[in-house]
Amino acid sequence: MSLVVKSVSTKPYDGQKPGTSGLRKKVKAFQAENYTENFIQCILDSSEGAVAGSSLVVGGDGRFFCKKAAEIIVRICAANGVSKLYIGKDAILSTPAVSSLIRHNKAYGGILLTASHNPGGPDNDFGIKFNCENGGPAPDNVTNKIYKLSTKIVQYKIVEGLEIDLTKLGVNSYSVNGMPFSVEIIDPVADYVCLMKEIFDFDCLKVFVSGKKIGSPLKLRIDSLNGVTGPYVNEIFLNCLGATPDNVVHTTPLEDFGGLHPDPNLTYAADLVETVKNGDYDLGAAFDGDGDRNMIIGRNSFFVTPSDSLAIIAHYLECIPYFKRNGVTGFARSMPTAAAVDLVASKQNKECFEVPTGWKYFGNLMDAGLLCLCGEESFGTGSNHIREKDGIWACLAWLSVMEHTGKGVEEILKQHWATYGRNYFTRYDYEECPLEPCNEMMATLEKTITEPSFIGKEYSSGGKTYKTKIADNFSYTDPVDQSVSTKQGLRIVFEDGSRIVMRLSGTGSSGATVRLYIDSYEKDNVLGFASQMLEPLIQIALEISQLPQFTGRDAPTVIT
Ligand code: VG1
Ligand code: CO
Repeated sequence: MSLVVKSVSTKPYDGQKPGTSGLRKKVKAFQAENYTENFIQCILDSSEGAVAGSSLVVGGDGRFFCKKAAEIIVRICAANGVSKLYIGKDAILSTPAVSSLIRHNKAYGGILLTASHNPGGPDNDFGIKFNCENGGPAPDNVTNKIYKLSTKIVQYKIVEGLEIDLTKLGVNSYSVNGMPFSVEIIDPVADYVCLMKEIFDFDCLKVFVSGKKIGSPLKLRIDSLNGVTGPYVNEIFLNCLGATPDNVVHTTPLEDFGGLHPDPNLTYAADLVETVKNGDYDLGAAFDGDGDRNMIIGRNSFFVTPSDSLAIIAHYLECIPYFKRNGVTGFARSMPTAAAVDLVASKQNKECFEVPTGWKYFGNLMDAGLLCLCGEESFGTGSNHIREKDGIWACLAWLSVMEHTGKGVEEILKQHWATYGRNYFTRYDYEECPLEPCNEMMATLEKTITEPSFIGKEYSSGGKTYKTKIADNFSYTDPVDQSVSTKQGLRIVFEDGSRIVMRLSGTGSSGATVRLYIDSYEKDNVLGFASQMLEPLIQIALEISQLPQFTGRDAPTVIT
């Protein structure tokens, strides 16, 4: 029997505007009548017909509403002439895995069901993100198009009776209006694990992890925070690398992440930090809900800032077989990320790009062969093996560096600082502040810092004086397609290179989250505490921005 397509009339919803990384709202919003259907139809319509006859990859981080959304996507794709969907079993696929699957299957793109590091469950967040055929997040021109369509949508197409069993591996074939349509339910981990085996030397890492090299097994604490990485971690670390089950925790993806906030930082991965501090571990790592972020800590919870992590991987990149084989072109970081990697780039005579916040800005550079390794201060690290940041990849990269150097995390860091100097970095997040005062604060600050008289001004705090050198609202011209992205964050650069950056988050689901980033470079004084070293600049930032007055907050929610 051929299934039939039905057109359903609908009305636009306000605010279906993808942010830094997809559309993120409360689950309740996505559950509203036609809300999810509208947005999926707009994603498909943004292709202007190109999606017909092609394939898409669909999967998510296992949070509440993922399965429901996957079913809706199946019915709407069937009705819009998509010929094939690859869906992870139980609608599970990590963000890096989706990126890899799009590329390997030469799919038109992918639909990712995740709100990443935001909490999950019926009362928390859900998200939908569209990735393009290069495997990367849709660029601004595509997301703007999707948003525009969402403001005008009057109907969507759906095959109402189409049932799909997400729990069974295999191909399901249908006929829709006489045209073939198939859904393949795939093993979520197989393709990704193959890719990791091509990139890293698993034989060598196995000897290292299982202790055949150093006499005793490496002591790991890998924490999946009940997010999507659990099945990937089990396969890679336990089955492939021979780690024992006590080296991994929270590896069952849960719809509400077991109440955890699946954000791998010092605040939300506190259990990991405490355990590693009090235990006998060589390496601790945590990943976010959808598996693209990573936090790395060493023995005694020695914390590696993501900016340093990027620089260290850059320094040792060629100990990884994939890069030995393919060579290394340039590096890149997001603007608020401290410039540690720039120093490695300049030593190696490589180019280093500075892009706005959000992984979508790295894609063009990678596609053009200009970029091999990049990262963001927000616990994102990755390479041109896919077009998303990749948490497990970063952990395997660190294991490779540890194996290569024979050193522990702290020693690797200290040696790096001795060679290059240290980029102290901290980030203050003020989560869920009232929106209006924050907009006002940003507008006021922009006005202040873009007055010509602002340049050359001196600010003093804690016995230190800083003189302003550059101040602007960061704007980026893509070197590949010349597209321009404006208003990407307010930054003040001082004469000694220290920086204050402030921007509003584009991933929250309610209110405004203010991010304040501070960094400062020291050539010799490399063993200080970041909180102390950066205290004067923090005070200056709070003074110039008047943040406490505008937000009513006297302390941040999260300090990194
Ligand atoms: C945050 C981070 C940004 C990251 C983005 C998506 O965005 O700052 O660096 O790319 O999250 O990461 P914002 O706009 O809230 O600052 V994920 O793992 O949430 O997809
Ligand atoms: Co994420």
